[in-house]
Formats: sequence, C-alpha cells, structure tokens
Amino acid sequence: SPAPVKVAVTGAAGQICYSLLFRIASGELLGPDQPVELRLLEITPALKALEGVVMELDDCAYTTLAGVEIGDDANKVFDGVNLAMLVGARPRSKGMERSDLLEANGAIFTAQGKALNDHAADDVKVLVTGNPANTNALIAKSNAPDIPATRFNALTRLDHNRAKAQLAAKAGVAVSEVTNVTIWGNHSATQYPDAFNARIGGKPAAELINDQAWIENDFLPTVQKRGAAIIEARGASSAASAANATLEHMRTWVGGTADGDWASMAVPTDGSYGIAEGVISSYPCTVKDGEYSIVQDLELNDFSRAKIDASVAELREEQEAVTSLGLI
Ligand code: NAX
Repeated sequence: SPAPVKVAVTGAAGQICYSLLFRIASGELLGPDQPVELRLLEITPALKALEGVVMELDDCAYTTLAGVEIGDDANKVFDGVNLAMLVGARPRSKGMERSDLLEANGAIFTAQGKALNDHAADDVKVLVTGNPANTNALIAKSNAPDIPATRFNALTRLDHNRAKAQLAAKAGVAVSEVTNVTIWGNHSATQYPDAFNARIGGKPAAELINDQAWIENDFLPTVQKRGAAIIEARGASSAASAANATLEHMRTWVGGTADGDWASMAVPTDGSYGIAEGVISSYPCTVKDGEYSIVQDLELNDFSRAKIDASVAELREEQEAVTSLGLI
C-alpha cells in the first residue's frame, strides 16, 4: 500500500475531534486504500484526555490507520505533515472583549503558522476550523511566508451544508437535488448564503422557491444563526456536523468538486468579485488536482452585493484589529 499521508489535527481532545478523528482514521477522508498517520496537537493539560481518545482509536482497529502521535509541541507534531486541520482555538469566555479573543487566538495561530512554515511537508494544505476561523487562517498564513498563500483555507462548509439542507426542505426535495450553493464572506452571523446562484434540480433555486420574503426573513437568519440554535437546543455547540464539514472540505480540496457543482471555501482574496486582497473570504470554488479556483462571473443582484459587502467589511475590521495587535 502507498506511504501514509500525515494528517495533523489540533484541538484533538475537544468535542469536534471526538467525531473527526475517527472518520479520518476509518478512511473517509482519503479512501480505503490510503493509510493515514494522525499527528494530534493539544495543550498540555488536555494530553491525558487525548491519550484516552487514542486508546479508543486503537480499539477501532482501523486498517487505514498507520499510526498516531500526540504532543503539545507544534514543531514536533507538524513535522512532515501533508494536511493540517486546525480545529483547536481559544473560546470566548465571560467578560472577554473581542480584542482579547483575537489576541488569545493570535498567540495560537502565529505559533502554529510558524511551526507549519518550518516543519510541514512542501505540499501541505491547511484548513482552519477554530473560530474566528477566517481571521485565524489569515494569521497562520501571514506567519508562514514560505508556504503558498493558497494553501490556507478557512471552513464555511458547515454553513454551506446548512444552507443546502434549508433549501432542500423548503423545496421539498432531496438534498442531492440542491447544488451550486455558495456562502460568501465571513464565517459569522454576517455571512451571506446565496440562494440566487444555487440550483435545485438544475434550475435557479430562488426562481423555483419564488418567495423573496422567505429568503430574506427565514433562510438567511436560519443559516446565519444556526450555530446559536444548536447551542440553545443541545446545550453545546455543533460538533458532529462541524467535524463532517471539516472532513468534507479537506476531501473536496484533495479529491475535487463534482462536474457542474462547486463548494464554499474561505480562501485568500485575490480581487475576484471586487474583493481586494488581504483577507480570507468564503467564495464558490471548484477544485481540480488539489488546487482550488474561485468560480468567476456569477451574477450578483443588488441584494446579494450589499450583503457580501457587509460581511467583507467585517473581515476588514478583523484584519485591521489583528494588524494593530502586530499579529500579521
Ligand atoms: P472544544 O473546546 O471542545 O475543543 C477545543 C480543543 O482545542 C480543546 O481540547 C483545547 O484544549 C484545544 N486547544 C486549545 N488551544 C490549543 C492549542 N493552542 N493547540 C492545540 N489545541 C488547543 O471545542 P470544539 O467544540 O471542538 O470546537 C473547536 C473550535 O471550532 C472552536 O473554536 C469553535 O468555535 C470552532 N467551530 C467552528 C465552526 C466552523 O464552522 N468554522 C463550527 C463549529 C465550531 O463552533
């Protein structure tokens, strides 16, 4: 069998990883014929819990799992890694200001960006799930000057999947009928899920649904605030669905998008759709041979344009905040 692909995952003792690690190890990321070696990073106090997770991975006896290494030193854990999923982050605690949150995460993502820069394999792909995901990815990218900028993505696939499920439910069709969904902008409440370029059974979703009020007053806020609704219902934030989205984003990035469809990926801006360089924003992307391309020339109506601009403005504010903190 081929040499194992080294997959780094951070926040490995946390709730998302309690689902994610088992799916990667079972072959769901790279297929049943590709062995994977897991490299798991945690903070020191969580290493004991992580040892328990590793015991459970052992107890699955996955034939695709070639080895597991754990540690609290990013320089060792990231050595030679081909794929890196940065899930661990500092959550906002009571009384914490936004700038405190950016600063706490800045410390994590500057260090991890440098460690990836110095130790990861040449082909490394880095996906940030930990919040604020877009700006954490920007910090990691800025601290890894030797890695091409296009190797840094942030996760909006969970928002993408949420939008897909809402459109399918509204139209009364199977989710497989819903394609070409796009999340634009930031992974936050300002994100813009685009029902106008989405398709249902190959037809424009907004035309088929024909209910602008539902799009504005129901679809948008439901997708934007879904994370909060899950916390309200479950008493804990999305975990299995976030793990699923993290896995799907990386699988798409490695394996490609289906013909005629695209995926939402937060990627470094390059001027597409008038969004200047400097932030990491979600776009419709196709992937071929392990490289993504931003889908060009989609039509944006005035409603969409205003929503996208508002979300990008929020990304610029975060960019300015981390710039003034000296993190990028
Ligand atoms: P948990 O608090 O259960 O787990 C996070 C883990 O990260 C903890 O075990 C912690 O010890 C570890 N950690 C903290 N600092 C670290 C560091 N410097 N190096 C390595 N590990 C470190 O959170 P969980 O529910 O798993 O969520 C993880 C992150 O995903 C959070 O930032 C969360 O906000 C974010 N999310 C992002 C989503 C997205 O769509 N982009 C959706 C789900 C989720 O809310």
